[in-house]
Amino acid sequence: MSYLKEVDPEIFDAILRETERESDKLELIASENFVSEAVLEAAGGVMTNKYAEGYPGKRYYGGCEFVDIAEDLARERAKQLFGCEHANVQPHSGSQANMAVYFAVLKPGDKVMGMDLSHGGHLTHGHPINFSGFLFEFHGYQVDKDTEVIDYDNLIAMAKEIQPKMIVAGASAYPRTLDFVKFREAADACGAYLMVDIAHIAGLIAVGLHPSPIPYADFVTTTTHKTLRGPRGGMIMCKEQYAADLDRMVMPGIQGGPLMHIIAAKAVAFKEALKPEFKEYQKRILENARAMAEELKNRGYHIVSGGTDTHLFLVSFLDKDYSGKKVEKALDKAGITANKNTVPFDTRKPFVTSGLRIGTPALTTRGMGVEEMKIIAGFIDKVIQNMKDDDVLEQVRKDVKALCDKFPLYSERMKQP
Ligand code: DSN
Repeated sequence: MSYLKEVDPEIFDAILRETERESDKLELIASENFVSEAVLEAAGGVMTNKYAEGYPGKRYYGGCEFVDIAEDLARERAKQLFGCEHANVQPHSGSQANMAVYFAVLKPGDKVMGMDLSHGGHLTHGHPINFSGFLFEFHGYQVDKDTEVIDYDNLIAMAKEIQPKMIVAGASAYPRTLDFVKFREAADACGAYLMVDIAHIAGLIAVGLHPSPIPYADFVTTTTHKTLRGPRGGMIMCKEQYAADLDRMVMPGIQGGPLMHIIAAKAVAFKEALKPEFKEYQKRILENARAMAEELKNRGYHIVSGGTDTHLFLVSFLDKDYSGKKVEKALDKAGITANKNTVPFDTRKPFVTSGLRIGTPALTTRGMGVEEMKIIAGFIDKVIQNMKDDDVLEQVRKDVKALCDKFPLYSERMKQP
């Protein structure tokens, strides 16, 4: 880092301050995590220099013999990790992974079913302001008003009525186990493709702590940076019968040169995920999410669907006079980073919301456990009860910093030039 300090002190300073922010605050954003130093090293390496359009052994450029090793390893490790027939590790993001699948098998105007964003879905699952919503006729399915979990009978009935060409399963704010058998039943009821977006729960699936969609889905997409704890990026898995069409749609269909440094870093992350320790890590993520949700519930908060089976949960403020936006802001002042989120049947706007989404992958990576989760639930409660009192928020910020100091994130080497 000292060379960067010399040649570009402004960027050096921004990176240093971001490192300190990550270290000194409690990261509760469910889609974030902290990669290992090995992943960081690969992501920051010379493979960023290489153009490698095409696939290993069949590239449009010379000099690809070493990046081919990285991509072959990433693909093979992904197949081993998830037990899939084919993996494409080139999507730059989850959005592009989803786009490649849609474009591979759908035509503009085709009907698709996806989960409503306000019920836990994702922008790329058909939101009107996203390409998916512009190009395809999406129909949103929702959770049941009383149970706040997906009503599979209703899903199957909708599939029969709408006759979509594809059903999209997967979510960015849904705390419960997804029933892929039921999703397959819905797809079979109307002859639709089933695509499952496992971006949030990929790490849990990799170690068997959430059922795998691989036997049921035609396509499985994911990001690599959430519970999977790899570099920021995307990936698609599918049955061999779709492999050639899918690969052509990723490149040249929607992308050019792959990010070979990121693909190398994905390979490193997959190797880490294949180790037994990764399963222990995922178990702790679940224990932590349950413990924090339970503690907040005991303190009188409504947890959507009553709890969680995954790495995340949602706190609902539907019946409160404060919004998710207000809570997010107050928590930030106290050194706690989480995001406001719509909850099912939300009455507030998406930039205001009536909920808070909380996830435990990042804090679990730091080594925090159930005891710390209970303490943090106490901090959150204190902040919410004292949102207008800056002295209380400042006291919590100090307590947060003291807790963070007990669980150092990266080595001092990373902070000091
Ligand atoms: N932005 C991600 C999340 O926070 O869940 C999804 O893409």
